[in-house]
Amino acid sequence: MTKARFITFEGTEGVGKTTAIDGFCRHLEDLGIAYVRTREPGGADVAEVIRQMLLSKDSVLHDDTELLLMFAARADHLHKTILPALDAGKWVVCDRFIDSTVAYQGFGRFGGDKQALARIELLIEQFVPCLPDVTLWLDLDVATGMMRAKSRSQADRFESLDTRFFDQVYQGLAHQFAKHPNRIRRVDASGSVEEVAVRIRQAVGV
Ligand code: T5A
Repeated sequence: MTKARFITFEGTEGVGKTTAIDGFCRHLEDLGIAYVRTREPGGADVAEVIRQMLLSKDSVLHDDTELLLMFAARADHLHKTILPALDAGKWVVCDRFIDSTVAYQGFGRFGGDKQALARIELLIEQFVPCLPDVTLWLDLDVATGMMRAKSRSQADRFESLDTRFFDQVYQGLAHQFAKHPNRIRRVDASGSVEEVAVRIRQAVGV
């Protein structure tokens, strides 16, 4: 239990990541495991400013600008939060990471275009020095997730997009799961909060 572990949560809108992470972090506390909880975009001072730009409905962004802002925020987050925590022997529990970029930008914005995906892969290779040990893909049908998200808060710049965009995002996550079967674990996100929490603990093995 001593090896620092980097765990990321992924999914389409409203699948219940925040809720699942709340439960998972309580479980880590019960086990006496030191962790840092964080999120993307965001998780460090400059990255949080970039998050505001990315999520604000007032922002008009070219798809390339959006992609590069995601990576600018990620660099700030990695160097100020993730890497120092892992170096200090803490676990890092992160709401969204690189697979969201492949899904939202690569598939949602660029429609799964091979060249666009290759560019994103290159950015990951060049600017992401540590990959997650485990990624939990909370798998839920897009419509149910969007209903859950709507019940909770006002739509941001992404949540205002149409179902077709989120169907593409879902395809992107399925693509990543097929490509990285050792890192990514698919978790059925239907059912009660407690049922999902149990599946997550089993998937991580804690
Ligand atoms: N993005 C991010 C990119 O485009 N590229 C990138 O590279 C990255 C990193 C971030 C946005 O940025 C985009 C993706 C996102 O659009 P965000 O505000 O962090 O935006 O939003 P999300 O990550 O989508 O998270 P949400 O907060 O919208 O949803 P969650 O966290 O998945 O869901 P949660 O836990 O808030 O639950 C939603 C509702 O469902 C209920 C909850 O109580 C809540 O009301 N719920 C359940 N109901 C029934 N059964 C269950 N099992 C439930 N679990 C939760």
